[in-house]
Amino acid sequence: MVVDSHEAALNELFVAKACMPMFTGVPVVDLTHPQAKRLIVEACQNVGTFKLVNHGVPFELITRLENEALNFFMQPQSHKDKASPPDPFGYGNKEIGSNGDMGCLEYLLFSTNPEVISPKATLLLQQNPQIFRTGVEDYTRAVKKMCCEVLELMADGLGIESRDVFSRLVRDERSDSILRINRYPASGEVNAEVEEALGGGNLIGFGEHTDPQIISILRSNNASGLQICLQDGTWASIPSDHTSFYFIVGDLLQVMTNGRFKSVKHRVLAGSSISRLSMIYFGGPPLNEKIGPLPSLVSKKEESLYKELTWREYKNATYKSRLSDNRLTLFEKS
Ligand code: GA4
Repeated sequence: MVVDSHEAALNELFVAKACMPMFTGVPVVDLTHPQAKRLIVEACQNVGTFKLVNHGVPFELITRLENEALNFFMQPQSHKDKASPPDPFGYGNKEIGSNGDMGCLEYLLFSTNPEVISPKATLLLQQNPQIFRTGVEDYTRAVKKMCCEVLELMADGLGIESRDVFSRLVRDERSDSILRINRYPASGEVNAEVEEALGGGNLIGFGEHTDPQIISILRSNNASGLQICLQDGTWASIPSDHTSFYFIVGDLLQVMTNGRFKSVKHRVLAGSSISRLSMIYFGGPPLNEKIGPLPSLVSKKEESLYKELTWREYKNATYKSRLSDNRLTLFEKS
C-alpha cells in the first residue's frame, strides 16, 4: 500500500488509546493563602505546573473573550481564512508553526504588545470590530496583572532579593508576550475518514512540546484534553476546570532558575465529548533581554548549567525547530 504524505501526516496525529484516569497530582494554589509562595515554588520544582484558584480575574472577562472567540470560530471557513496564515499572528488551521507540524485544531494568535503587533493581527481586529479588540485587551491586562503577582511570589519564595526579577520582564512595555486561543473539535465533529483511521487511537490536538517563554497561563472550558509528561515519561491527563488557571513553567524560567523549575512537556488530545476551547497567555521578555541563570540561584558549590542567550536568539532558533524538539539544549554549555 502506498502511504502518501497526507496519510503519513494523519497517522502522526494518533496515539494509542488507553483508559487514563485523571491525574490528581497537580498542586492547587490559592493565591490568597499565606503559604502560596512556598506552594508555588514546590509545584514548579516538582511538577512544572500548578492550578491557581482565587486568582482575582473576573469571570466575566474570561467568558466574554471565550464567547467572542467562539463567534469567530463559528464563521464560514472562507471568512476565517482571510485572517491566515498565522505568521506570526492571525488564524491557523491544523498547521502549527512553519516546519510541518500538524494538529487537530484551529486557533488564533495575537501579540499582546501593541508595539510589535503585526499588520495581519491589526487587520484581524479591524475586520471583527466588536469581536476581540476590547475582549483581548481586557483579558490580557487582567491575566498579565495576575501573572506578575505570581512571578513576584515565585521570586520571594526562592529567596531572591529583588521580587521583580521575573515580573519586570513581562511587565516591560516591550515584553514579547502572546495570547493564543485554540479550538479543538469534539469527537462528533471529526470527519468520518479521520474517525475510521482513528480506530482505537487518540487524536492529537497539539503535539508534545515545552513552551519557550517564561510562563504560560492556560484557561480552558470544561472539555478534557490537556496532558503533562511525568518524570517517569508517562502521560497524565489533567482535569479541566473552567474557573481556574493552570500555570506552566516555560524554558526561560527553567534556565533562569538554573534548572530548579521544570519546563514541563505537555500536549493536548482532541476529540473530547465537547469541543475544547483554551486561551493561553505566554509571558515572554523583551527580545533583546539576555537570559541566563540568576547569579543568586547559582550557589558556590553548584555550577551554572546554562549559558546566556538573548530571547531573540532563543526565539529565532525555536521557530526554526519542530514542535517536539528539545530546544533547551541550545542553552546548555558545550
Ligand atoms: C509552542 C508554544 C506557543 O504555542 C507558541 C508555539 C509556536 C507556534 O505555534 O507558532 C511554535 C511552538 C510554540 C514551539 C516550536 C515552533 C514555534 C510552533 C513550532 C513548531 C506560539 C510558541 O511560542 O512556541
